[in-house]
Amino acid sequence: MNFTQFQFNFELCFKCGACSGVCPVKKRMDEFDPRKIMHILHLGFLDNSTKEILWYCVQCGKCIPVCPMDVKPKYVIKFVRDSIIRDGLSKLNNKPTLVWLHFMSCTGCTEALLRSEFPSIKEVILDVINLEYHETLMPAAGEQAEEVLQQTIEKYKKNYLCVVEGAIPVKDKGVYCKIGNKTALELVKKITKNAKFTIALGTCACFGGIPAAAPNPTGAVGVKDIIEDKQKLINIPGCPPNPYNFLATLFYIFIFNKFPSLDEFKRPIFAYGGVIHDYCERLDYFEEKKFAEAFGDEKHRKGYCLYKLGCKGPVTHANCPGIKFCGNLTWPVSSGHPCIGCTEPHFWDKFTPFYEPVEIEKFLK
Ligand code: FSX
Ligand code: SF4
Ligand code: F3S
Repeated sequence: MNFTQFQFNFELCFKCGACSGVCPVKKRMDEFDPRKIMHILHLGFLDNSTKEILWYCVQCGKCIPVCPMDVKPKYVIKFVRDSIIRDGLSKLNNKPTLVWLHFMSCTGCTEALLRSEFPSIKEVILDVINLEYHETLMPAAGEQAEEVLQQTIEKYKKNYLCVVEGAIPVKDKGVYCKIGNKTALELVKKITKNAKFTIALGTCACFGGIPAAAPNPTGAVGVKDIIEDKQKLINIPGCPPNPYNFLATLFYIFIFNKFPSLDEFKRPIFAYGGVIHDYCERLDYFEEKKFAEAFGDEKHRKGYCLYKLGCKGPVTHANCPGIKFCGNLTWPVSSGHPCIGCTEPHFWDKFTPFYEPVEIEKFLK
């Protein structure tokens, strides 16, 4: 790997550990140590366990201002991780086949994915995966589309990947959502059963999301409540979910041939292991007790902490402040809106009213 052609002062790193001292990921898991990673990269010895650990960098950038040599560890790690992904994907023998089911939702999950920039959706569809069925994106419709689905699950039995977007209604035998005259309930049971593994994408597919908000008239649930083999399920929540967490999970599985470590809600720990608050660019204001009191007031315009406006960042597990949305450009708090906790199960019922400060102790164990 040749770092010299890039703009980092990588060679100047003298392992002072300033980056490790401020890294919020290191604070909760000792194995992720930016100083050690820099050391291993200097030695040029990149074994598989180091490669895997690189996924845990949330790209928050807290390491950048403290580095005396201007090494920018976050960009070094991103560069190495991107190279591992490109290299790993180029070595795949076959393009993995993917079947994408779409039920009760706003379609924000697909919309978010369509806006991913590294890699672009064009690259993913044309170069990485074999996307056989995706109701929103495929040109086929009606019987023709349903035939493709049937043929795919027969041809690639136990070898295709299934992505589910949207919640599944189970009340009254699931009549509230049908595709090709089959209920979402039947489809999820059948298609996840024959899949190699399944990713529930978005809070609706993971936990029922907005369709399951009280009083939940259709009995909406997430895939976890229907799928037979729960060991073959990964949840990537968010409303919408961050497309980079979805792609990073897929690529991790393709490259290391196993699931990443998951938390109690089956969310990849590399993305959902810490809380938003710990990576937030407004954390210093929180600690100095400098809060915006109303939308548009002087403190809001100065970029003060949004806790008093209802920010759920202290109790929400996700990496939004680091990886961001819209081509890694912005995320809710950066745009001046409090986090509403969209990656957490039942956030709609649990965290409303959204604009009231959250009782942090009530939600954190
Ligand atoms: Fe749900 Fe997807 Fe929220 Fe929407 O389709 S996770 S309503 S942003 O996007 O399922
Ligand atoms: Fe950021 Fe919200 Fe935490 Fe304030 S309360 S530091 S805005 S995550
Ligand atoms: Fe959702 Fe909060 Fe991120 S609202 S998108 S988890 S900042």
